[in-house]
Amino acid sequence: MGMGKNGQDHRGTMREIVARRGATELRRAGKAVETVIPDRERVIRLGVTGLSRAGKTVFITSLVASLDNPETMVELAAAREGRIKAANLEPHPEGTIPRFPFEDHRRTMIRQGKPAWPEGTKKLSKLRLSLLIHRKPRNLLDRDFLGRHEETVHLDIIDFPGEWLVDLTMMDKDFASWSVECLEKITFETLNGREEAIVYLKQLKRTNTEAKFNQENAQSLAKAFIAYLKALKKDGYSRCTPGRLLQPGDLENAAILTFAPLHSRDKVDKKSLYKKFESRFEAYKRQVVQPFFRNHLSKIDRQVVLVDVMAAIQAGPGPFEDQRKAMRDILSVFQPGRNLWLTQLFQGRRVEKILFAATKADHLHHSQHGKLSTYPDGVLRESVQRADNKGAKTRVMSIAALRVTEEHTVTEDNVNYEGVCGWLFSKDDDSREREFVGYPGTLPDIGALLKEARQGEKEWRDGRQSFPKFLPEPRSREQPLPHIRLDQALEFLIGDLL
Ligand SMILES: Nc1nc2c(ncn2[C@@H]2O[C@H](COP(=O)(O)OP(=O)(O)OP(=O)(O)O)[C@@H](O)[C@H]2O)c(=O)[nH]1
Ligand SMILES: [Mg+2]
Repeated sequence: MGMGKNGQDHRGTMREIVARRGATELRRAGKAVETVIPDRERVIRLGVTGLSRAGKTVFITSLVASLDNPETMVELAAAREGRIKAANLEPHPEGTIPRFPFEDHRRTMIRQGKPAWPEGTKKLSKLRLSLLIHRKPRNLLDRDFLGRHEETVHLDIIDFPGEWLVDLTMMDKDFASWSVECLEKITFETLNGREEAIVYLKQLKRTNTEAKFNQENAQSLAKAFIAYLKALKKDGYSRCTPGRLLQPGDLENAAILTFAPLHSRDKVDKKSLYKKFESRFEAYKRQVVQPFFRNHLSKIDRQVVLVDVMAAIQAGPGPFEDQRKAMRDILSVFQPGRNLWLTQLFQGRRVEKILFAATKADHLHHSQHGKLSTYPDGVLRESVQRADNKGAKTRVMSIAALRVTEEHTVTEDNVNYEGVCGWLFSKDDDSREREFVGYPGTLPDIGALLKEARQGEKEWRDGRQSFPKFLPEPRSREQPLPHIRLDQALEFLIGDLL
């Protein structure tokens, strides 16, 4: 269905009218900024969690831009009430970690000419967004009611390559059990005719893993294994460990990364290839995965879990089920109980609020959003329930951190078709010209998808689903970034602290 530029646009809704009102209030409120000195500070550590391409970097960029210019953040009470007096990006107190390149990402997403999405994240970065807040008195006896009511709220966030997150699922495995899991999948992929899986198994067959460690054999195996992991990832699979093989960060070519799954061997010489790989596996867990989790992921107060359900649906039942299992296993790490290393690490601390959000809702007309919001609940039901049982407040919603489409309705033969329009690269040439195209996306029923995926179907019974990759539009730095429910997401996550 083609929807032209002249189709009906539904954007001039109450939300926008309210947004404009909020803007005036904020500008008025902004005048008082210089005259007040904050007398209280507090830190909120917000964990932005999600697999590779889930939308973390775009979410963080849009969050910072939107708190800096909160015109469209009407569902965030502090913004609506004009109580956010200033938002400043500050160097993170841990000065050794690069600052999140907010300005670069924003420029990429809004620049004149050819705005684009940020590239996949390659390294860890941190940011501290300091908000000067005019806090509301809690009651008449609140001592702040008598005058002292400015507060600085530091919002600490880290951004990291999503590939690293799945490594958390390695922590409660040893080399033998991890290898069994990997080799089962590789064998399955061989039966499916995946070339890289066949090559890996051939390579493994040729190698005597009980013989003395030999650098050449080790590298050939690792190389074949990386090629296989890359192919899996390209097809939308999530459980590709070790994640640093795909996104090494500072560990490019490090020996600790040269290992691959092997058939179990009980009694082998200490100097064998098997033993070497086994000890590298353990070292990787100890020196890479555990510190990453301990230093950066475990200390969070609030968490948003981003899930790109549409990409998983597009990739097919296999990757869809794989994403579900990956998220289930990862989230179990954040809700410790069964695992000793984790229980010790958390020392009774817990995440207070968790938002499970289906991202990129702007691909769909708002009439589909209710359905999209049920996806995280369906896909992550066990995790949501576990979080609820542990006393965390949870919420499930669908959002778009950067809305790049407009809604349109096209009427044909007296039937209304509701969809969205946006910019896509032109299909028929390489010039990367953009076309404004319509897309009448609808979502299949989540229950049916979950069932088909669990049954191991190769294709969806109703056929392949695909979602276009809409592109951002140029805009000026002063223009607020459009979004869908980013304000509601923040109200849930941090509204009570502002
Ligand atoms: N339409 C739309 N697309 C989005 C939105 N957020 C993210 N995307 C798309 O999702 C892709 C991945 O987003 P990122 O924010 O880079 O994902 P990430 O989680 O940081 O990924 P890694 O850095 O690889 O871990 C982008 O390149 C966009 O194509 C959104 O709000 N709307
Ligand atoms: Mg990223």
